[in-house]
Amino acid sequence: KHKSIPDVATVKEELLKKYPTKVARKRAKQIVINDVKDGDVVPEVQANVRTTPGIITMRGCTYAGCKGVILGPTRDIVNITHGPIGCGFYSWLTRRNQTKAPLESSENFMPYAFSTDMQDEDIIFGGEKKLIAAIQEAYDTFHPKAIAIFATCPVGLIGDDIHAVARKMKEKLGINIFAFSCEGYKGVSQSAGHHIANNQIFTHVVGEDDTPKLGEYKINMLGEYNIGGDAFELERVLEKCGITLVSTFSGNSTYEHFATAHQADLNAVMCHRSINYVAEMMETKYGIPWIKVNFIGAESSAKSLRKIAQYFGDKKLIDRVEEVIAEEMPAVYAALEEVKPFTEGKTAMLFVGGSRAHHYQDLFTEMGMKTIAAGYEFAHRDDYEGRKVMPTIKVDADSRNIEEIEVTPDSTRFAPRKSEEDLKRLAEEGFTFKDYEGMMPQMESNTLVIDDLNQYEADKLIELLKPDVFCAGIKEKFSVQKMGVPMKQLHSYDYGGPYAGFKGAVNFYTEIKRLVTSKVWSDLKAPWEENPELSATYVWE
Ligand code: CFN
Ligand code: HCA
Repeated sequence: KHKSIPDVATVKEELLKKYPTKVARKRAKQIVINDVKDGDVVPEVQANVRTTPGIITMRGCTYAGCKGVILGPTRDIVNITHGPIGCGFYSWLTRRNQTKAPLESSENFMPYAFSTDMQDEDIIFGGEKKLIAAIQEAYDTFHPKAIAIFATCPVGLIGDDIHAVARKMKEKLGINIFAFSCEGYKGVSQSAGHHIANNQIFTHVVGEDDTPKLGEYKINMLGEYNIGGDAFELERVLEKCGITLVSTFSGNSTYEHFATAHQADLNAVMCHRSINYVAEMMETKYGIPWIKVNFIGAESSAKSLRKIAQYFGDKKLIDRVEEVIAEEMPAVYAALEEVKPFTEGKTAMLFVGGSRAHHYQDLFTEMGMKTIAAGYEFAHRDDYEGRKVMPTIKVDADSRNIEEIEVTPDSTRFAPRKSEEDLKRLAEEGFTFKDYEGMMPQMESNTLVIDDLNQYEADKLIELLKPDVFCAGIKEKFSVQKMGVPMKQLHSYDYGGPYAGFKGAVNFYTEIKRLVTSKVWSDLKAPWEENPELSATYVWE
């Protein structure tokens, strides 16, 4: 390959050049040249701030974060979107969150898109009556255990009281009905929606069911959404280890899983960004400690299993986990041996959500590929810089108002469910609770870390740095391919997956090898590139 690659400082300058001064000044704080000094001292990056209007952001909205992301993967709650039909329709399974209902159960509502389909007259005269009718209709048709209501932008603007409707219908029908004030315009991204969802699920569902959950080592998996079947692979691995999964928030989940989640001994947090609020609340209310895990990447999966086993400290579990790792790794090594001659030394760019742009770097590292630029759509500073900062959003009880606050990490809170002796052992073994590392400490120096990347900057980055593969979402996919660069969706996985766990790692290696060795995009020329014929006549009559 003959690439002439400019240095990162020049790239940053190029990205900022076209902006008006004020916008350039703001973007300069969000486009950072990574500099990893010893340990975890990294530069500061501005994140979780409003996108300048006019910029074509990759971000989504608060409603998407609440309804689509957190509640979307739960199969037996009827999720009703109160709003115009587009919001319900476009958040309907496009995320490829999968589920597996038992054959004898008809309680899988994920194939349905429930919406009040608001019309002009509902906006003018109010939509509460229509919402009541929708809840009644859903109840009469399906008799679900629970119904959730999600507000879209117009609901907040016209002031429909969805919480009052939920309370009234809960009393009338005798099932759990609760609402989310997750109007799309709230906050600056999907992130506020996660927080609103977490608060309401915690308030209205967690702890509702005390039917004992049996198992020696009971955990919840938080922040795993079963995209492309990821949760199925993790269920397989955990079961093999003898670890009981009480609930997953929220991949392949049910109402009962959330309602019994307070019985777990440990919360394993996969996507910290979207679910840390539930982890914190469960720790405060039920004394369940949380640890950070990552099942993206074979080595990371092994490390995460070992950490769970170490927490329980039981020799039987520790040995079993080692056996499972020993059984799973040969297939991983064999796949790596096959793909590495093709992938080694290649480069990747990752711009996704709030955790995958970091987690997927592990898979690329395993393949010998370097991530030269990465960033999140909506993560906060802690997700970039690690535990030195913990900015968060405060939401009131009904999640009607949100305000930005900064809090410092509270690392002194211990797990009350552990004995003094156990805690001493863990401390001696160097075990850490809540030790999420952040994207930047793990990336090399002189790589680019860019928050809230936009269309213009994505095009420029590709033009200047010519990566071998670009990873992002559906809005980016086709423009990237048109620039001749292979593109992999890290949200929906295109048509692939699972990519989590051991089998997932093998799938990912194979897919990336296929992409980086394919010339189809760089060979492809649009007709006008080969034969420009720009002629047009406009006749004004
Ligand atoms: S599945 Fe997760 S892993 S939940 Fe979050 S921050 Fe989104 S929907 Mo798209 S793929 Fe993405 Fe993460 Fe957590 Fe997914 S990187 S943007 S809101 N995300
Ligand atoms: C969302 C969901 C999304 C969008 C993906 C994409 C997902 O944020 O609303 O832009 O391709 O993973 O489905 O992140």
